[in-house]
Amino acid sequence: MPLLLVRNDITKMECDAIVNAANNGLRGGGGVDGAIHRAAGIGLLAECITLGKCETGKAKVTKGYKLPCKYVIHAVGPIWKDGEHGEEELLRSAYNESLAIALEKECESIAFPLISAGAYGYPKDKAMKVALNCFSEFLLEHDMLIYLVIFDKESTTLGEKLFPNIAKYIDDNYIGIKQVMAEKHRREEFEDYSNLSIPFNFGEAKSDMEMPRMMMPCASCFEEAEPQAALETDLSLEYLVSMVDEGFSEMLLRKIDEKGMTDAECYKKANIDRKLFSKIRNNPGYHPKKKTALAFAVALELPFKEAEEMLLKAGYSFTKSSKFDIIVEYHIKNGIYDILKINEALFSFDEDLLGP
Ligand code: AR6
Repeated sequence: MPLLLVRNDITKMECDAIVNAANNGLRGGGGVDGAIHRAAGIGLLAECITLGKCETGKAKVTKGYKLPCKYVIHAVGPIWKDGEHGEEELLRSAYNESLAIALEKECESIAFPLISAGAYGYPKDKAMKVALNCFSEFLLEHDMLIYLVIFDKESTTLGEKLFPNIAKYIDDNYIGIKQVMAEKHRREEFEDYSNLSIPFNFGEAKSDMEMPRMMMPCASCFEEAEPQAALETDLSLEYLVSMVDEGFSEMLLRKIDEKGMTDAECYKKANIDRKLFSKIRNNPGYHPKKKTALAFAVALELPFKEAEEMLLKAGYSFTKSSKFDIIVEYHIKNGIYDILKINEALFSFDEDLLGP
């Protein structure tokens, strides 16, 4: 898992190095700089003083003191004027210089804030793009776990700015839970559900016999114009029962073979570590989380119908009352199978990420 977006206070990140969005004087300040100095204690300032100044676009390193990291890399980003004053180049340089120091110090993990995106006024959506570009380029050549740490709720408006097409797709497809329930009640007034076959959501755990337990009708059964027709084709009870024969992990392994992939290619592409993959591989009755099942569907580049099937094996279904589902659906239907891209979008809309 080379690149993770997380919502956190960077001073809490347990990794080899954290990056500070510093100023030229390296004497502490407000924002993330202030938070890092407060948490690290006076030793950090004392060492900073020995380093002298730091130019914009450059970085210098100190120890972590009371922080749960070995190093703090102090990077100085540009002050945003209008984007015409070399801001992007300087911001890239601040990220790249920090990564070069991390390599030199043999760091295996590093956490970055959105440099320049606070007091220095760099628009957050643009700042995030620069950061992610630098990380992707770096990770093509090097192995390191990089966290981009987004503070509090600053990212919640990012989604619409960064991904207007996805925002529109959500608007067009999202059915809030109230709407789902209202529709359910409306249907119940007119239809006798006891005669209607419906798709099921399965419970979290499986019974001893590895049989999925039937739960509530899933939301998607209320959103389809023709729920019965859908069932009579491929989601009938008979079909579901026949599918019980092949569990999630069996389907996963079959698909990996069919795609001509190695196990490692698949789990790496799914942003899943080897340990979890072995667990799934060795346990035919393994019940993955929804985001894990979908991560594999994406890694295998399954068309939407097959992704639905794989999800069903894990005991879930796509629903229109979940933005998470709609965002993943959008990507699959548009042939976008890059898990980092999908996670970037999920993160920007404040949703959970695909993976373990
Ligand atoms: N953890 C993670 N991110 C944070 C935290 C935190 N604890 N606190 C703030 N951020 P800024 P800059 C985010 O202003 O724009 C200082 O005074 C914040 O929401 O800290 O590079 C320095 O001394 C924003 O997205 O840094 C300089 O004078 C990002 O970190 C000047 O500000 C950067 O915001 C540097 O300005």
